[in-house]
Amino acid sequence: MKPSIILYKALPDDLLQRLETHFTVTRVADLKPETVAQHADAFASAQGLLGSSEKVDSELLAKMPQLRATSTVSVGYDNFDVDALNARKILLMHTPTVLTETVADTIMALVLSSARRVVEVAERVKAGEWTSGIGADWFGIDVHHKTLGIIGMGRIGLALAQRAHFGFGMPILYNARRHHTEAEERFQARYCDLDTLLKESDFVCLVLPLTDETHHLIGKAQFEMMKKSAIFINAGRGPVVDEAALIEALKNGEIHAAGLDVFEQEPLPVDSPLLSLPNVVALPHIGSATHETRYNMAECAVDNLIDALNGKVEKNCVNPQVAS
Ligand code: 8YV
Repeated sequence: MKPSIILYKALPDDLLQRLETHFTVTRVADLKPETVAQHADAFASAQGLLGSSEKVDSELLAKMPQLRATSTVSVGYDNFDVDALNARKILLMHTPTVLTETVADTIMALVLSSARRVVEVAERVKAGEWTSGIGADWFGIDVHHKTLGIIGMGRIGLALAQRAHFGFGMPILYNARRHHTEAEERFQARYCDLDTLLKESDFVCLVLPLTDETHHLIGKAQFEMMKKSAIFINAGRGPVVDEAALIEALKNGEIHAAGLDVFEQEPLPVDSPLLSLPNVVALPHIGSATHETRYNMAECAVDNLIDALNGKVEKNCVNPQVAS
């Protein structure tokens, strides 16, 4: 008999078929308590769980006594209670490599659109304002050869450093838990403490996961350290930044502009002050959202679940130590 799993994300047809050759699949829209209650038997017998973004906590796990593996269609897993999974020896699989290059592209898009005011200026053209040429009020600031500060030198930080170094001739500063030889040797990235990075960078790019240590790492004091001309980019997780402090910094001219793909609350509330600031480019958490990469992430998550439920945890497993 095939093991049962719960699928809480839409998948391309071929990947759904692949999943169905290995498992009996129950598809649900989300993991809300009412959904779980409605499919109580399926949750009670499921050995696997596949989807993204929803909270997987001890309350949900209590409804899934047979669960052996979870697979998220994302690199980030801050929505999972990893301690609770570990206590039950449930594997957590994620998709760390397939989205790296695409997210780095998105970060460069945020850097360029914030500095050159691409969105704002394009809107002015559409509004018919380009009637008799443009003046200095349409100008942006240069990106090439400016100093890029990268907070978090993981896979995405490295792909960003590559683009900035070879494509834009940008000197790179970085802060991370440890020195990164590849970043230093290939892209001449210079390791520095966080304060130095904030003070010396023209672009401050945050590519950190959300953990207890990174929550509100960047707040009022950090924005005050940045150059008044600095552009702040966040493509990691929203709560790494104290968003109220960011809004104040943007309003008070502590920093020049921000390019944001992630927010403390998502979707971003329509009354967020960020939406009325002209010096903000706000994207709807689309770092990895290309057809190719989202397919590759979904495929990776499907294969990860098949592997995990067959005891294969050599790659893409957050907690291989719980494998029996
Ligand atoms: C996904 C992400 O957009 O992988 C991540 O951690 O933030 C994004 O790539 C998101 O998790 C939805 O799948």
